[in-house]
Amino acid sequence: MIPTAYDCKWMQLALREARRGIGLTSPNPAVGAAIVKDGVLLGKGWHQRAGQPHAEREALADARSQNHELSGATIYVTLEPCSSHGRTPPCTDGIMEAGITRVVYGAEDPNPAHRGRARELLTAAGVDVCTGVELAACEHLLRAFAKKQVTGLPWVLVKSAISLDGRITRPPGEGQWLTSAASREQVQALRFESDAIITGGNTLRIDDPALTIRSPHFPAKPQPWRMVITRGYQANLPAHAKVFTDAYAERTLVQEDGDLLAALKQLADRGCNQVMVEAGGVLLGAFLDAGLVDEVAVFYAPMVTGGADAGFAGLPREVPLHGHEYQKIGDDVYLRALVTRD
Ligand code: AOF
Ligand code: ZN
Repeated sequence: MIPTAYDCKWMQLALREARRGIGLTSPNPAVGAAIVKDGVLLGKGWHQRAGQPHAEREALADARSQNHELSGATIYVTLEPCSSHGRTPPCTDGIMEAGITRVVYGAEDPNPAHRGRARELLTAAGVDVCTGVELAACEHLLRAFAKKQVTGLPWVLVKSAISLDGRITRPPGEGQWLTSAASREQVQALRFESDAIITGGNTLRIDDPALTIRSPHFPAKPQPWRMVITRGYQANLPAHAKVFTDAYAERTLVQEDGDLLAALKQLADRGCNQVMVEAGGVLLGAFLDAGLVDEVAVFYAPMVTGGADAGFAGLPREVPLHGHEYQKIGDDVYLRALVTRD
């Protein structure tokens, strides 16, 4: 059947459910589902963690806990329902057993174990199947899982802060923060949605970053893996660095030969769907140059840092600014600010 405006509305609800699982479900995807009959929502659910019930089963359980009669209902799922046994039984079975007569899903499952099978199976059983509803949003949500299924490598997000004079770090001795507290909270959110944080030996020596999730605004989850990539020998890394000595030190890995692909494979093997690179210009450049980056998150810090190798050459130190005004012009971030005079 052709999707209707109602289908889009319910799929958007399923998407909102799915997003509750972002950062929590690896190596599985974040998936959401909603069950609807006669325009009434009977149940909803989301996949909470790998090994736990899929979104469809959560939604079925939610509807049953309210004693709803499910025969003749429609289920909306952001991802094609699974159709063979994994850690959990196939959702196509659960859907048919419940007497659901219409299945609307967004993205096809990129997992070869399931891909395209649900449509055949369900159609053969007389269930009406409608696909591709809110496709772009469903595929966007699935992007890291999909890349890993197809290539065996995790999705690579590069995070960087850049000053107005083109520096990505403060000059030595000026403290490590370029960006505002609000941007740093956003970095916490990016760490939360990532399964590993990659940094370089130099950043470790200079900044000694913890690379952990510390904000109280997120649900509990294991700290991300931390991967230190260095071209030197492990012996050259500071043994007292936080990533080697804090409570999560057993989740720190070292790739000694600078092999980016090997580092990503190691993380994929540990179940990472998405990794974030938080490093200096050399390592960031290497990732970009190798064509290994899938997404960038850049914070333009409204600051002129100065320093010998900054973009505005010859500026010895920071130029203080105030009265910032921002505007988005095309794809650019346009800023006006006043130079602070003593
Ligand atoms: C999920 N959550 O809501 C859906 C998934 O090992 P299993 O049994 O959990 O199966 C994982 C696979 O199931 C996963 O790779 C994906 O292809 C499919 N659908 N997975 O984790 C869900 N619907
Ligand atoms: Zn399933």
